[in-house]
Amino acid sequence: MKKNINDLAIFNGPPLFKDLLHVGCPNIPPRDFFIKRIHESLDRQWLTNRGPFVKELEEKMRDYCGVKHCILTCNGTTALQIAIKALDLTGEVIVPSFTFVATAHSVQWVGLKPVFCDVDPVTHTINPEEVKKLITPKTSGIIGVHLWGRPCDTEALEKISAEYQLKLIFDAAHAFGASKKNRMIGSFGNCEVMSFHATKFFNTLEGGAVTTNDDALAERIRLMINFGFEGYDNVICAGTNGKMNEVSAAMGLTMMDHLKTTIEDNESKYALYERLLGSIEGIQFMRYNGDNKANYQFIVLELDESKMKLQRDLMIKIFHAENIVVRRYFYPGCHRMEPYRSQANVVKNSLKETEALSERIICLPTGPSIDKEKIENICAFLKFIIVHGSEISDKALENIL
Ligand code: T4K
Repeated sequence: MKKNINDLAIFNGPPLFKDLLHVGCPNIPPRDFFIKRIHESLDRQWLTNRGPFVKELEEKMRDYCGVKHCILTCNGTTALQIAIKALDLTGEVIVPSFTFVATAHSVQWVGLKPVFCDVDPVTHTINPEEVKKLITPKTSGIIGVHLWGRPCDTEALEKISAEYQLKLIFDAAHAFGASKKNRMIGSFGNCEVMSFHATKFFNTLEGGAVTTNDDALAERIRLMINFGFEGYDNVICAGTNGKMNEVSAAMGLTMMDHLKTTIEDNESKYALYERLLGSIEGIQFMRYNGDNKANYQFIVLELDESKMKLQRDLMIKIFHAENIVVRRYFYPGCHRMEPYRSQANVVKNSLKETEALSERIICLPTGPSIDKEKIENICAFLKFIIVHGSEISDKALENIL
């Protein structure tokens, strides 16, 4: 551990870790089972187009999420685009700005206008009261994001969507394995969309899913992910190629075999972080609501720079120099990214909570590749730089001048 601020890697000391520790470092399941399945699929000579592994994984996920349909896709973004198309959304769609840009891009990409809504400062999810203020005759839908895997205020959003006859999609990219009051994420709204990208605790290399209880919608989505084909040569609607392949599904099945232990492992690392950082002045540790089950894949801190005498972005530089790749998700908010920054009418009301959050947050590494000793070192290092916050800031400033 560092004894003196001159030992910091930003001031040319040796880095704390030899190898990079990333937020989003993939969870690799026992590889023998994965490789065995790859061999099986090669031997079978069935590699994609709803092969046996995709079907098996769809069934397992459907049962796990307690939902009627699970349609696997090539990634979460395509799944969102297809869900928007399949629900016939038009005009304006209300989305949070405090999310990964794929949420907004999915709306924009299919030719509609994302209208950005502020989030609740405590839950970081779309604020239903703010949603109401943004509804116009052009609004056709709402996309709520279960950010960090913490469920949105589903009751309030479902009520608004019923009252104003709007379609409701949940971007559940972070929320596989989470539940709200004993109901698994997957069956809320008209449909929910998941991501199984390599950086998610449950990954299929690339991959995603749409889950829904609506039979007709599921049927439409199935057609749309396969060019609109019904049978061998009968195309009945416009579609795209949104299918998951068998190698991805083999990874998903292998992940599924270890899902319970992976979540338990995430939870124990989260508990360790909470114990070590949960009561430090200047750090607000993001907690999961006790009524809901979480997957604990994100460790999120809200920083109060004034109490730490250290700017968040300087802290990030310090961490990166030590080979700890922390992230300032979801900076700077979609509305401050292109093409939205240059568009009229995407921001109608204040996004002050989004702007404040995007300046305050850092995410720390966790997951199976980060062992407890590394977490202890990360936390001890964080405490060290907070204690020496003003000295470090002064020295960094001198170095820049
Ligand atoms: N909606 C929401 C709310 C989302 O968060 C996402 C995706 C989507 C929709 C869209 O779902 P997908 O179409 O992606 O299925 C990453 C992921 O690429 C993205 O999937 C994820 N959200 C987002 C939160 O994180 P970046 O831009 O941060 O990726 P990148 O390349 O910087 O990687 C993140 C970290 O992971 C790096 O520090 C390196 C590490 N990493 C990454 C990969 C791919 C590894 O160590 N190994 C790897 O193989 O977006």
